[in-house]
Amino acid sequence: MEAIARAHTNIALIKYWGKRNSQLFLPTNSSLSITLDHFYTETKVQFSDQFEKDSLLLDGSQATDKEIVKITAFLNHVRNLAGTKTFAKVTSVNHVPTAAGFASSASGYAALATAASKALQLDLTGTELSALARQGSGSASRSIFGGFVEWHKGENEAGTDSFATQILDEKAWNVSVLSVVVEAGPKSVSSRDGMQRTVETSPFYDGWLATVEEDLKLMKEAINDRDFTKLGEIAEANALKMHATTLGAKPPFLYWQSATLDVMQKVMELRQQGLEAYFTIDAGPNVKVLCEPENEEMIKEKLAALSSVRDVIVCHPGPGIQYLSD
Ligand code: 2P0
Repeated sequence: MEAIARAHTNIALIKYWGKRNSQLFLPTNSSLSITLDHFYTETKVQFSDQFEKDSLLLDGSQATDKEIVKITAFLNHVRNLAGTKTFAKVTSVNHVPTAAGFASSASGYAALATAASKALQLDLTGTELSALARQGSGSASRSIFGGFVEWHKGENEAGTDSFATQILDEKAWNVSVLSVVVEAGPKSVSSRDGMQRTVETSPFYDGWLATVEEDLKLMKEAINDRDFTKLGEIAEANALKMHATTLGAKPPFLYWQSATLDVMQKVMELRQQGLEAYFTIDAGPNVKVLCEPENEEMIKEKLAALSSVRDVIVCHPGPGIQYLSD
């Protein structure tokens, strides 16, 4: 009744931004990401009749009541699938450099879904695991698989067709993702609240919806053709459109800080000088820079030289979920 699993984080090239059903984590649009080799979560789940409630040890500390409520809600999905009411002890460690700004919810819920379902001897397929992980955090659906991954928004309202599939495995195309950690204060709006507020109040959200499926189609063509320029141009434009929707929300909000802009402008300047790089930004101030492996050292050096940059971590496409033993 116990299992250990590892799952890696991912960075979206076509963003997930908005839910059509918050309870089931059904998105308004399909999205596409690269799973990253350097950042991952390892989670052990033990079920036992001896436990009187669920518990969570996260990076060596007992979780808060709020975190336990979320974990219990998620474990209830797994328990329902297995037809049991047994409580679980969850021990989770994030291998993400401090303040790297990667949401650990993607790797966290992918690892939890994998370990919990294995511990209860549910023999789930990759797509079933993806649909399960989705119900912990949307982006976790993509972290089940390695390499280039698409999360299909799905059509039905039960959510059974809203899961991710792999487009290319991690060895098929080597693209560099530089995780640029900037000097920044804490963010004021969570991604969950931010996307909700945007869907409900931003007049620009319709513009997002009108073009995101076309962006996805072009991105899949770029991946199929191994066309880095096309990949970078679409990813950067898609990220800018996502962030533009937040400016129209009521009340408006912005995830960028001045250091974020420093990096964005540096990337554009490098491009003008003939050094090809593109940026993408999630619901926070840090920036991820896409480039080809032969340019990664040079671009890393240029970005690290900015006074507002604290660290640059070079990542590449990484693997999907793995089962581990003690
Ligand atoms: C993404 N983000 O596609 C987008 C881009 C942030 C910006 O997925 O509410 O933590 O748990 O489903 O997955 C972050 O949101 O949100 C995210 P929930 P999640 O990566």
